[in-house]
Amino acid sequence: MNLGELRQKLERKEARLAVIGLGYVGLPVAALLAETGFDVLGVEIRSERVEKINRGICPIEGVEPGLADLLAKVIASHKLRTTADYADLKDRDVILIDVETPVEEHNAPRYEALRASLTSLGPLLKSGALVIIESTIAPGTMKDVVLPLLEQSSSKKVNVDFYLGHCPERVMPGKLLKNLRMLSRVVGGMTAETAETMLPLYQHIVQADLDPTDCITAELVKTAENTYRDVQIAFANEVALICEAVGADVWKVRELVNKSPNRQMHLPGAGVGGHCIPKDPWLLAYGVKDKDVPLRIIPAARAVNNSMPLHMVKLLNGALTEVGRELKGARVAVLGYAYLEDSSDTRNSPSEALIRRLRELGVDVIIQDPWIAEYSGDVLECVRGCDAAVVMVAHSAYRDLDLGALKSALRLPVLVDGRRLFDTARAQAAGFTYRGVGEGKKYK
Ligand code: SAJ
Repeated sequence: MNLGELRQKLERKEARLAVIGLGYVGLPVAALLAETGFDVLGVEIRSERVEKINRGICPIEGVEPGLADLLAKVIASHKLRTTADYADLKDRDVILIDVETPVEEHNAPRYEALRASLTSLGPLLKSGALVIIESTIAPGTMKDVVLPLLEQSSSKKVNVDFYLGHCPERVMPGKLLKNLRMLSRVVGGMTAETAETMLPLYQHIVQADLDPTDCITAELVKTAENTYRDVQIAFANEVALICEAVGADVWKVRELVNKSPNRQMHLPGAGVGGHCIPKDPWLLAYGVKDKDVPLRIIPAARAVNNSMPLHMVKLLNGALTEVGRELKGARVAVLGYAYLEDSSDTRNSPSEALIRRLRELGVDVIIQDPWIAEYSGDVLECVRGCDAAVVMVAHSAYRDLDLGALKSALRLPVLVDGRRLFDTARAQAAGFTYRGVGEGKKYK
């Protein structure tokens, strides 16, 4: 089958699709495509996940509006079925790959899942099939890793016997379906004709721009857009540290900076977590690892953001000292273990770094998080008898806390606020020794 024939089958929804990797990206993608009428095969190595999905039960945690109902519908209509057996891929015209692409401790990408999926797919790849990598990958990965591996495992030639593209996703926990439908997508093809052929597939589910381009551009856009965010947050954090040093309040500074045209200073805070922002800058950097490109801003931004949980230790130590309490041996309540407000997602949570450091310093740590079952005890009960409370996540439940009740529950009235949920004057009026990230002493 040539690209022209494939394009027609995509326009008519006659192409037989597959999605490899049914995680928080692959599963909603598979369900949305099945809902439009495509026959979709989901391939997932975790057999318990396969079994759960084939029963129409959504395995994705957290609140994902519409996803559970959509999945039940497309399973009931048999438009989507899932398997752990790669052999079922042999009759698939288009295969999307949505497997994890984490970075390891030396900040190099770990492509085991990607390599394994390509190695398993190769021998089964139907002639004329289109393979689209949706996972986030370092610039150059399509040319240097995906293409050679798929040619070698399939004994087929790209752009002759099969076609290759990269279409990164822009999903966010809590808005998986909405983002897949409403956010524009970069549609990278190994050839311009391949990119054009990919458009009718995505046109069935995306109500925003589809921007055809080449694979390296698609790789760069995705990694650069998240690196942009990391650098912006790092800048805000560095201004916060400056404000603390000179006795100003970064919240006021940020508000007034953003009144200047074309300024969008991000929110300083207790750190940067999640599955994208801490990882994607390293994928971008990896794309130029063997080239003479001196990267200074990207690693520096990562270092600033990674330092913020440790900065919270400094603020805590200062506040405890002020009330005559040593850090060592203190009991401290850490409020918030998720990486993001009103989320149960804990991946790369800044709280993990804080808790590890506090325990190294001999602090007895109590963790509370209303979104995480094991830490969802009553806040006031959790902080009872503690020498301080440290807010790490801007959960709505914390915003509504009664400061009087919080102070009564604590053994010492020490409140360290990593997300500036509380008004300084109000906290001090309630009798707290209060430290807000980015707020200088003279300002208090
Ligand atoms: N954070 C700050 N200051 C900010 C914004 C975020 O400290 O101004 C912290 C958050 O507390 C969190 C981390 O950074 O720990 C990441 O927050 P995030 O709002 O970027 O949320 P994510 O990790 O879910 O990022 C996703 C990304 N989406 C994709 O990769 C498809 C990112 O590109 C989006 O910009 C982001 O959602 C978003 O805008 O919500």
